[in-house]
Amino acid sequence: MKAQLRRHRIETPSWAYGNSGTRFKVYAQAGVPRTPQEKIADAAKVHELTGVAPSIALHIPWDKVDDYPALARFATDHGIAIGAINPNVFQEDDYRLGSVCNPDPKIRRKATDHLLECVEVGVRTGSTILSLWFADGTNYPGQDSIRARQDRLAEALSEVYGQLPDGMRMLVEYKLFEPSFYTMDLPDWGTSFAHCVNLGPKAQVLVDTGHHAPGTNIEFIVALLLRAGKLGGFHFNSRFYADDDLMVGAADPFQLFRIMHEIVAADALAPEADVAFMLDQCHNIEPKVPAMIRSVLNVQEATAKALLVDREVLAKAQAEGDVLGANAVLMDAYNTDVRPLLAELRTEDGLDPDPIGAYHRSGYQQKIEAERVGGSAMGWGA
Ligand code: RM4
Ligand code: MN
Ligand code: MN
Repeated sequence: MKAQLRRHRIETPSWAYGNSGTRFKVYAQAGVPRTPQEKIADAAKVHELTGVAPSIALHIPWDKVDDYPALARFATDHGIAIGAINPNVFQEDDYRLGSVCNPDPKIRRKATDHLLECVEVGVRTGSTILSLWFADGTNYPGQDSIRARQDRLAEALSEVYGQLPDGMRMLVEYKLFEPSFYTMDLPDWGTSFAHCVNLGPKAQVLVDTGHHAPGTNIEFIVALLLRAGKLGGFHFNSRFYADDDLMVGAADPFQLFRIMHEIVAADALAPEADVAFMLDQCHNIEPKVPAMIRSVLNVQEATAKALLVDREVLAKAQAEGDVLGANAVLMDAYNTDVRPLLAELRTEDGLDPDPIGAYHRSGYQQKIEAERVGGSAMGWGA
């Protein structure tokens, strides 16, 4: 079990280290990164203290630099790697009616070119994942043809798919609503799945836990995609209402456990299974680096509990139709306090058993607050 926990990998997102907020207010925090390099330094700190977060996802152009190989070397020098590359085709006036689904072919061309540029960024940073999310959709019935928009989406995805180098895969994220309110062009796992099946083996579905209708059984989707070999990865976060992007495991740690139980049951935890465990969060009011450490620990705790499920006893209870017995096996694992075990694991690996306490004692927060003055803090749109 400890060996499996040691090999578990959780990726943190560059954008979570920058300032963020709601459409009402972005609160500035002291010590926030001003450059992609400073975001990488923060992600490296999270990895140094947790031991399980060795990569950082980039968002282009928020993390645009002139020299990507140098950025990748900077990350390596700090003990981490560049993870998924996330294109941004949602923050320009041109995209008012969509990006790759826009009725205007010139705008579709521009959006697709940006996706291709991000493939290139992936090549130059050593990334193996192109992670796609589209804000495309419509607000009013009749605004555009639902079917024509699917055709345009398929065309753009297939052009980009054709340019993926060996070893790079394309993850296609879906979202129920927002920013479009009548239709999203990729609203659910089924739509992403259908496109990925048509594209081929290098295209897989990305499940963002915040992107479903309330009450959706996400672990069912996970089990189904795993069975089809189409679960590319996650964007973990917590939601109470919509796409809240709160710390994963904060709102519903039991749901996170149920998801990780499906992962473990399908033997998909190890890096070779190619399920990317990524976080997609915004820390609007809480300090960012410790919030990220908390999030990584929450995933790790849910995983440890999932690994504790006695699979033999569970299989026996299931085969015998022992409903209560089978449920009790899961609940026993979930109700186990795994924190002492994880503390022991860290101590054995030369880490502080308490990563959040270690962060506060490290002086890193004081250091970044003192050093990162002048320049402009990065955040949404920067
Ligand atoms: C979207 C989606 C994407 C993320 C953007 C910032 O709602 O979750 O994954 O990159 O937000
Ligand atoms: Mn996401
Ligand atoms: Mn989201």
